[in-house]
Amino acid sequence: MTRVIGTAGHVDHGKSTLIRALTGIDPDRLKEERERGMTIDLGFAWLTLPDGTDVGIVDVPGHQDFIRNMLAGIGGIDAVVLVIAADESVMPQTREHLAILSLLGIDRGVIALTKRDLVDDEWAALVREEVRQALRTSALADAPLVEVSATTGTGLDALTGAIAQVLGVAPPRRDLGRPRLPVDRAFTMSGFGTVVTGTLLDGVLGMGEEVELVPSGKRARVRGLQTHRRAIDQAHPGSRVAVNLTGIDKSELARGMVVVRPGSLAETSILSARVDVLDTVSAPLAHDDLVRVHTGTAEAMARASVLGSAELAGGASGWVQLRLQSPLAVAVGDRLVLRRPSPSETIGGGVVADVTGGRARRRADAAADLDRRTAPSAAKRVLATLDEPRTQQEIAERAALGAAERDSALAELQRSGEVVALADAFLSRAAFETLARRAERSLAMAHRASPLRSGAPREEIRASVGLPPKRWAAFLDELVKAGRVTVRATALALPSHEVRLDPAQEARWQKARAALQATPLQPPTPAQLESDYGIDRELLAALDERGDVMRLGSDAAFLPEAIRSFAGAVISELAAAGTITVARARDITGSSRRHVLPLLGFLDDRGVTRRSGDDRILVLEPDAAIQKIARATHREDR
Ligand SMILES: Nc1nc2c(ncn2[C@@H]2O[C@H](COP(=O)(O)OP(=O)(O)O)[C@@H](O)[C@H]2O)c(=O)[nH]1
Ligand SMILES: [Mg+2]
Repeated sequence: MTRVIGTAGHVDHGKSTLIRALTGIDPDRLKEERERGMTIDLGFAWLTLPDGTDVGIVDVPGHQDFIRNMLAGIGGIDAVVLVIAADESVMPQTREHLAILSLLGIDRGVIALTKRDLVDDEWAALVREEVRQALRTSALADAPLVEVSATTGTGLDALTGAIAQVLGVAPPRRDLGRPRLPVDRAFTMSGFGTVVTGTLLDGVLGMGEEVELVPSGKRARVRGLQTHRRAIDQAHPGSRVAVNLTGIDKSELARGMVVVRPGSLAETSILSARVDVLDTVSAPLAHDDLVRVHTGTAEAMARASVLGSAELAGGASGWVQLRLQSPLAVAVGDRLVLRRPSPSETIGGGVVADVTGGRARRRADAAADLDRRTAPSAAKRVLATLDEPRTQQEIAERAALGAAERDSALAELQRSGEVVALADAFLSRAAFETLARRAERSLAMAHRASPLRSGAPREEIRASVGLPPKRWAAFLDELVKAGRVTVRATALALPSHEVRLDPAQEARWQKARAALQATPLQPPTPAQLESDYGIDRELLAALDERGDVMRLGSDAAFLPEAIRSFAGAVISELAAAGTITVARARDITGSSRRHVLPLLGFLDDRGVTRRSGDDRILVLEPDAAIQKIARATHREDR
């Protein structure tokens, strides 16, 4: 098991000295730090607890000028060692660090009352009281408090024990299968090349993997992995990692970038977060304020839009959209801290709820939407993302859930019918209904516009719904299963839709019908039907659809009973003679060559007859042949 802890506390309270006493490693690695005796940037050390747990340590600067470095280091830790010097007690950065820990959701830790050798028991008791008072409303209110002296060594074992105790009950780090390493240091090492370090999150990173740097999109490959100077093949989430990268130059790397699997995390320039404003702020967070956003190891300047209200006063919380001046690589659920550049102060912070950059038309709408999307239960969060079809991956990202949580929420929602699966995606029942109604409306409109058509082209309805082909196919299946849409050859229709002729059309048809009946096997051509009776192509198609006529090819239309009588004559002749020629078929039916050809073709197509040289022969038994033609000329069976 590997864990990471970090220090926090006011400058000069003995953080770095304590880490050196615990680990033998001097976290102040810079020459300037050693000369000034003050931590400026992050320092790193590690120790092994008696139970074998490997603990990486991030030592942060306490001076207020370097708070941004503190913020870059503190984000990924499991627990904090809050250092308070017994001689000075609680100081400004003790409080500011405490507030930052709370904004970052770091709620586990140990209080180290250092420099115990400098004070007497009475003084120590007073300071303990003050410390408890300062922590009273924080998550560390009940954290173990250990009195130590790095100089004499007293209390160091007790401190180690308290750290072990706190880490022992810390939850395991999540593994979403999508490793990301927010870079806190990038440097070159002679003989190795480029190295970045950080606390690995959300997944396992392996030797040889191709990685991407976000922002920038530059690619590189993992040539070496170390944790606490030991070479490893795989780094696990929640461990301190040094990654040796090939294919990239140090000049292309910087603190704040994130190492990810290519394509697994996008940079963003607009994000929304639920922000708690500290009650110590000198002024409210107002609309359009310029703020510095700290998240992971990164920072960026941004303009803040307070959603849903004009401003957030001290102690208030609300939705804030941040328009970043340089992109950041963040995920939903990440913590962030907002600071004011001048006067320099921590404003507040909270949890990222959206990184898609969508701008809301109304700020109040955006706030309501974000409220929904961050609703507490996993199922509610999943459901809130499904206002349009989304893949499993998109759901996990937007709802900030791991694969297991997402899958069980999805299964629950599908069981209760609140979610519908569409091919590779899922959709809320409500959103599905919206699309279904849109499809029905489009069909109704198409039927009204073309009452003579049996249905509307699929593509036209698909376009109105706006689904890509695979999801559309699944969507249509659902509608057909539910009996809301019927498929008619290549067209789609509402089940209630019937081809209907208006009275004038009906009257024209009755005249044409009389003409067709007069000479059933030498009927007028479609062209004549149009010129003499006003039966245009569309009306003829409708009549065909209704079963009143049958078009054979594009140039012939017969009454169904004419086709049946033709077939009857031909089939009995074949039953008697075995074969029939075109001329014979014409003669026995009193038709003409021009009309006989499509009629014989129809029998061939239905598998009743077959050509044999110039003649035709019967394929089926005569009775079966008659029945087949009877079926083929009745509308319901076609
Ligand atoms: N007497 C005494 N001095 C200490 C102790 N711990 C740290 N110091 C001194 O306090 C000063 C600040 O320590 P440092 O570790 O740099 O503080 P940091 O800014 O919190 O990292 C240094 O001069 C240390 O030698 C301690 O337990 N006892
Ligand atoms: Mg220090």
